[in-house]
Amino acid sequence: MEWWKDAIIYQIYPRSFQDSNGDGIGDIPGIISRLDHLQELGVGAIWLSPVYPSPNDDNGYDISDYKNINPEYGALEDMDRLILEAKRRGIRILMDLVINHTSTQHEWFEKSRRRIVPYTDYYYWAPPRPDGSLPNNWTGFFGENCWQWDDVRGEYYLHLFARTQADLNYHCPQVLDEVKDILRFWLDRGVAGFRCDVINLLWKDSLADGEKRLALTGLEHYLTLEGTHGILRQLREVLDGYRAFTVGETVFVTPDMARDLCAPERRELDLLFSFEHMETDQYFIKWLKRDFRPKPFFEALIKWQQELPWNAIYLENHDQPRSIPRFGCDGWWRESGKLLATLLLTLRGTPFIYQGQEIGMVDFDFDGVDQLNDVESRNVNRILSAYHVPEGLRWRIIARTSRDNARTPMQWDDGPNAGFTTADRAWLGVNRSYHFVNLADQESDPDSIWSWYKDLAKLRREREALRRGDFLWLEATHRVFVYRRRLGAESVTVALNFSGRPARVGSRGTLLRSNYRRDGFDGRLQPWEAVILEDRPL
Ligand code: TEU
Ligand code: CA
Repeated sequence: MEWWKDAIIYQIYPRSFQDSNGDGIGDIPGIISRLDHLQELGVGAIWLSPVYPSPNDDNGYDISDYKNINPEYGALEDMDRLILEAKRRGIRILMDLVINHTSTQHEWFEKSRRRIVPYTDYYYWAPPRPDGSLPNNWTGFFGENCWQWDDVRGEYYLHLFARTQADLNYHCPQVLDEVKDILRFWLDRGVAGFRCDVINLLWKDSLADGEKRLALTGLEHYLTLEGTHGILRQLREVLDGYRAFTVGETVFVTPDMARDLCAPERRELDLLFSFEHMETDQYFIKWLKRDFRPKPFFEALIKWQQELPWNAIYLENHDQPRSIPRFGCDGWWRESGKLLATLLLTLRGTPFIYQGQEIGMVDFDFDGVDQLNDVESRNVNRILSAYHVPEGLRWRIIARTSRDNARTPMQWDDGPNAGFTTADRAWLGVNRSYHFVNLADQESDPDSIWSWYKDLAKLRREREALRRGDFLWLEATHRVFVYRRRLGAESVTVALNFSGRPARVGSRGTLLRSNYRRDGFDGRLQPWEAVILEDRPL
């Protein structure tokens, strides 16, 4: 049985979850001490963002040793204990597999830049062009160009992400052998699978110039190519031996690509994260946000519900601003937080809850760029400064899109530093909202966002239609979203009002849940109201 079709998966960003030793940095013993929280929420698996040794230029997405644990987070024994303690609570562990690139501090890179066999071609190295310019015209994900000169080697290396994240070269067969070895290493320790970072970019077909684009020139040379499909099938052979699960982070993926990546008979990925619904509030590139409009958002969700048999459902992760200020409304914090929870837990697919989402955490309250840690935000700041964009405007752009918004420490209680650390300062600023947004308060409040998440998780367990049922949309207007989930005789309708004004919908039924106190349902929704109805048989 595919356990992951019935499970809720919870993402932990280890640096910000729970500090256990007072150094201001979250760690694995800290995670272990909070497993009961996750069990109470009803999660079936944890996706652990990277915990490997790393210089942390991109907080662990720049790995310097794939077979160890960052000493800041603990040791291998702590990881073993986490796997065991989670298992005792019926929770599986998924590791983050970051194999598009390594840190430039990885031993492979050190050897590759010195041309030591067999590491010589582990990365994409290239000389300057005859006119002295960069090897090609590609541009990278974090706003910089993607070639960096290396004095030791006397060549440039390719990096689609930060300068210290060098892309691995899968044309060199040893690289895939290394990756297979890494998979076995963790699977042998008992992890249940992997979340695969930017997995559809692995294979670069050539280093030829790309067609000029506003962002990511060169994309056609590495986006979801046949070579990547081949790599995934080879990795699957290892994974199958352990019945392991994989969810791919697949950027710019289209439904056609997604079907190829996830079709069970092709033996590549089990599941993937698509991005379309997360991009409906942006112009051209992710750093230019416009106001959120519900309709295109609903349409993107409907499209993917219809195009794929099964989706990864998410509204937040460590790369995205928080969902309440983004898709909901701060002024209706509790109502819109519950409404978004309802959407997340009633669409067809596997829901992913990002740490803090279950208590309605909101975006950071930083005052300026000097409080930022995110390598992407710091790059954008540098680039905008070079174009003389005034500081005020720069900050407005960055504050709205910075990945640090979702990376501030988890707000456990209203004690110092929100109960995250006993240190004077956490590694990243704790959001002052913790005085009124924290788990401890919400635990004792049956009406809290936390209680709502728990309740919906329970409802999902009870109603198979909410898990396995098909999806049928009934209404999707500029503010109202209504859809039905049906399995055999069991049929449930969800109606959501994405606005601060009352709304009407056509559906009726027996009221199962509402984020307002009410007895029955006559088709009228309060501001940001979410209702779940049991459809009456005709
Ligand atoms: O993110 C991939 C990615 O494409 C990001 O650029 C994403 O679009 C962006 O962060 C949104 O602002 C993955 C990881 O999730 C991210 O944390 C890493 O920084 C990145 O890969 C490189 O490993
Ligand atoms: Ca610590």
